[in-house]
Amino acid sequence: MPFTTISVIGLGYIGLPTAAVFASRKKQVIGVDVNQNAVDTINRGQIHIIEPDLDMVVHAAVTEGFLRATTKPEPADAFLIAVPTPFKDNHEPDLGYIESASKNIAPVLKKGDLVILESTSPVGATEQMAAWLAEARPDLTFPQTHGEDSDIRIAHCPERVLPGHVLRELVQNDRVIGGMTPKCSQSAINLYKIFVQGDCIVTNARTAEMCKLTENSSRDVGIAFANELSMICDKLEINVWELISLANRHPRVNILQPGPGVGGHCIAVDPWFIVSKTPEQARLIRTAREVNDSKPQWVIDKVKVAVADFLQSNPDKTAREVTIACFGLAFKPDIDDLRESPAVEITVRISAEHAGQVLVVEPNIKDIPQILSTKTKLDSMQNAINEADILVLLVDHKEFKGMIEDASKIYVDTRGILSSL
Ligand code: SAJ
Repeated sequence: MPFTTISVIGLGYIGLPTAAVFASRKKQVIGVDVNQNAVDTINRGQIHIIEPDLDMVVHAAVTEGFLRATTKPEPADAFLIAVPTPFKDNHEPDLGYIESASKNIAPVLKKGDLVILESTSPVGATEQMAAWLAEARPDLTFPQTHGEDSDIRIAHCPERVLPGHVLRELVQNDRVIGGMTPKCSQSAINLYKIFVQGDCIVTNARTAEMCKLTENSSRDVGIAFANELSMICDKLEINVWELISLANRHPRVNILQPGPGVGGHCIAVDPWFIVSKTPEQARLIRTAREVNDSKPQWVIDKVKVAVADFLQSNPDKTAREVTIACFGLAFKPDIDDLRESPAVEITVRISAEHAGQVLVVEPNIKDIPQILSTKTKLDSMQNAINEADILVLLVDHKEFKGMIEDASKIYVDTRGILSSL
């Protein structure tokens, strides 16, 4: 069945680009979000998030009349749910947004509709979503009870795009399609083929859920290995970046890069969805999370040692007279996204605990986040280099890469910027 109208529930980092790309293929797209401000912004042809080129695509989609946002779901032929799936305090997944999205779209569902869960989800979430929909609409049939004959088709198709490259990856990446039945999968393929140029590979919903969690856990474990190596090498007085580049010359070794910790809203979260379902089996995955989460504290301890070393070699000075400069706040290089950034966490702690001045350099933002605004200020790179006694390198932004080491200063280089020369 052709999809004339497509509704995307949740207009965030995944939902909005997805809605805009469907609209760019001349489909009628209804975007739904609980955030009135986001809805109003989009309806003006603007965007409330940062992603390269997305502003142009959304502007074109809205002005040409293919994309419209609203806070209240309306009937459509396909619904894509792209709402957040955070975890609770105990690292248990919080499906509250999926539950309320399901309950909101249920009244407008009709026979023949397709519902796709795109949010990164713990295993079983798609079945749970189907149960919420069935409960709200006893007049319709669903795949969990009526198999291939169901009125509503349901699938899990996890998003896998890299922030900063979303528009390209949405179109080019392969798509894992986990239908609750083969017909559900086929219907989802027909939908994605409207814009996806990559392969659409069919599996079941549970495997699709686990696939997304596995991809991000695999990266988390890889980064944890690099971070653990960095702490081992520090003890053994070995340059970890040189070590990794040497080891990576082996044809079957490919070690990732250490850093100040793992940020963003995906890799630091998703592995917990595996751990919470299978705590006894997921030992390595849990430990990787713990290793990566411990890295910011390790960096803060290194900065404290640097201050003590500086004071020892400058006995005429007090801590109040020591200037620290933190380079980078974003959660990874060359973006302005500060969410869940270990660099922010470290800078906040340093500025709270250090008696002297703390300068912050972040070329990708204009305003310092409120959490830092009382004790620090954004500074130019050159001024911070000149003023600082201790330089803490937290993000390998391209602007920082040519930084030349000054023997009179102390560096805490969490990204190997000085080693890359
Ligand atoms: N990091 C390191 N060392 C590395 C690589 C990354 O410390 O060698 C750190 C980064 O600095 C950052 C964090 O890890 O703080 C995560 O960055 P990332 O580039 O690995 O991933 P994200 O969070 O931007 O996007 C990931 C991607 N997943 C994988 O690459 C397996 C993306 O494809 C997913 O769609 C996205 O998560 C998501 O939405 O789940």
